[in-house]
Amino acid sequence: MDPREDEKRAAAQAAALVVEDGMRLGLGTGSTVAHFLPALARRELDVVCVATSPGTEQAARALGLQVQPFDVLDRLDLAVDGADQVAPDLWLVKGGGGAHTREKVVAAAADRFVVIVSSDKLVRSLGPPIPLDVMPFGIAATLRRLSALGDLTRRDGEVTPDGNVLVDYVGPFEDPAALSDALDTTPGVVGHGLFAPALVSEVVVGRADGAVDHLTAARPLA
Ligand code: DER
Repeated sequence: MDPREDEKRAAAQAAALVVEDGMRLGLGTGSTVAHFLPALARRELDVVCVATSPGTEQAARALGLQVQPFDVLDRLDLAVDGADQVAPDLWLVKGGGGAHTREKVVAAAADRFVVIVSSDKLVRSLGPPIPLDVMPFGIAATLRRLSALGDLTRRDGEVTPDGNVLVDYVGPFEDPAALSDALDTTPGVVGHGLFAPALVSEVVVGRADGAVDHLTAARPLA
């Protein structure tokens, strides 16, 4: 068994213990969230969930969790999601699974955003690829503009649930805030996988023995 799965499960189980009866809960996407869903379902709490992808929605419903479309609720108590990279200052890269735009909407709507990861997700500094969602309308012009920032690769045949095209920014970058600003201000880019520390309440890092470490802005990686 891959020890990273044990680490993911430990982080997911710790996050499931944070959930309280009556909460409105945002469910992320990915293999770490796949451990969170059964741990949450086992608690048999009365919670209302919104899902960041059709895959998560389907898995949550199959476990008996109540999932609503995210169009009426205007805030969430808690969102729980994985990440592809976590920097010491809690900048994240997300979107390996292509759900980063919905994941950011959900994280931003939550009073508390808890990120669950295995230890291999901790990095000294963020690097490419940075997933992007690009509108099909005008895509050639948008990609031309983006290519002035750095190299891009388009994910063949992959489209987001919102009908956007998945592209990875694979150029080098030093400053995630500067790249995030540049992407935010590029017309046609609907979303990107850089998540600023201001969105992140806590990162729970699982250990293979079932213990976890909690990283926050006040208590970052040593
Ligand atoms: O695609 C995503 O944003 C996922 O949440 C990703 O960041 C974590 O995926 P994992 O739990 O499968 O590693």
